[in-house]
Amino acid sequence: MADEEHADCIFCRIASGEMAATLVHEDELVVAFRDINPQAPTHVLLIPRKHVTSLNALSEDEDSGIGHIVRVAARIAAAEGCGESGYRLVANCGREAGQTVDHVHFHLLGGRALGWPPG
Ligand code: DGP
Repeated sequence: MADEEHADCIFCRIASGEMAATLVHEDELVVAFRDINPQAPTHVLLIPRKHVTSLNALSEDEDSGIGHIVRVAARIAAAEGCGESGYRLVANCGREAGQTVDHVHFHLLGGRALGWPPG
């Protein structure tokens, strides 16, 4: 990402192509790529291209982009073969929830039975 402020954000670097990742989808608003440490047969991360640190920092400007991410996630789940069997779309917000990368991202998990409640 050209913006210096986010030069150290790994997800900005993946979105810009500066850092390698296995992409499964990209368009003007969203980039989706396989998680480096998969927790299920399908584990894809979906991020807005725009750097927003967490769900708490989203503004109204992002409403349509986030809606778009959710629809793209459903399409990816279908393409991965878990659209009907079931999948989970989850965003960790904050340290106690397990957020480790400060760029909004949604985990798309599927391909196995997922426990509830999560740990
Ligand atoms: P979270 O814990 O919710 O902040 O999720 C961050 C996820 O990002 C975690 O599942 C591992 C993944 N991840 C971290 N660094 C990289 C990377 O460099 N490449 C890819 N593909 N995934 C990464």
